[in-house]
Amino acid sequence: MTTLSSDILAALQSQAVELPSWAFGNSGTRFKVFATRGTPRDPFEKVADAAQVHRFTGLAPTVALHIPWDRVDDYGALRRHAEDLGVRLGTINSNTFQDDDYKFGALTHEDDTIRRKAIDHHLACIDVMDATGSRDLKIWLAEGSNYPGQNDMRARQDRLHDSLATIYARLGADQRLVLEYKLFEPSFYHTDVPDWGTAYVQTAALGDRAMVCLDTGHHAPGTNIEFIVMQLLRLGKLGSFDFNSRFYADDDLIVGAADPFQLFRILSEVIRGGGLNSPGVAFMLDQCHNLEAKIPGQIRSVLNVQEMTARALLIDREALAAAQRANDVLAANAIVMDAFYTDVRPALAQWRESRGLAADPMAAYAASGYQGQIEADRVGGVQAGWGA
Ligand code: PSV
Ligand code: MN
Ligand code: MN
Repeated sequence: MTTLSSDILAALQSQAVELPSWAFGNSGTRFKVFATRGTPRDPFEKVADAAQVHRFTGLAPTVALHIPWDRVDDYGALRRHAEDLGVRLGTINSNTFQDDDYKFGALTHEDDTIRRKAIDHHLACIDVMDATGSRDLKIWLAEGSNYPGQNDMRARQDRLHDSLATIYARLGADQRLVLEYKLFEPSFYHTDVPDWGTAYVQTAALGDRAMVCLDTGHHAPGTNIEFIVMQLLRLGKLGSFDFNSRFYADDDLIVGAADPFQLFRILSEVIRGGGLNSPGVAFMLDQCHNLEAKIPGQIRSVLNVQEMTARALLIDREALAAAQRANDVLAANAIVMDAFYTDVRPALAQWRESRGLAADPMAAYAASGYQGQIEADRVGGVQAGWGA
């Protein structure tokens, strides 16, 4: 069995992956949302389910909220509820993509009344952050156009800057703004924040507490995502990840499911760039479990991140640097591939046990009876879904 050095275990010890509240709600495609028994009926139940992931893995101490999907009357009460269950509330995600007023834009809109409404939504999100104790405001904008000529793309960039600057000015000293980019969808011709370059330009114009969020599903097929990771870390602008995996477009599947090697490559650049440990890059999942059970889906996801991190930590950096200096192409590549092909699962299971966690979190969750309990308890009412 491969053993993991004390340095590697120390790096893994502080690893944390934030869970998205929406992963626990029902989700689907535009064709059908399948209802699942036991699905949470409100944000309190979503947080309770997220706490189970942390209970069995020790890896997921925070839960991200999406506003207004997770609107509650008393965010202090939701915060206490989370803390009673051993987790905390994390990133607050704004939402300007489900309101008719935003059909032609929100933070970029030509009409100042609508733009002000979108800015005010973000200010309200920062009020939520103050109550929940959250550090990060994450902004993803569904803004753009479908046809050439439809909009003045440059004027929209200018309005975007003005809107973001107003939001940024309201942040507390310990709070950050993270701007997420996405190549396309829902707009098909141009998107106002389509790529890391635009997110970088917009956040650089704001200040040090504005960073970029890299969602692994938001690139063109074949994009070298680890290069972007390297560059943003080099620039000090990689704020967070939305992890998931994709086969085709923005599939939001379990991270590491479609391409574990890509996840490994991304994590090795995170390590190379010093982004693994505090105050490193925030790791978050952004996934939907349309077919599989949601809590085990999240357990599998955080374990995949941990496993690929452990493999990336196994890269012999000194030997790699020497091979690179010598332009020994095959030796350098072999060092990386040796780490990737190392099965760290038995070592991680043993390490988990040594910390009082289950060796096999998936099996321990299945045996815990929690799933049967929520399926029996959560009858009636409206189940929370993606967007509910
Ligand atoms: C957009 O596709 C996105 O990745 C953003 O992060 C949204 O907030 C999230 O998905 C909603 O699932
Ligand atoms: Mn995302
Ligand atoms: Mn997405």
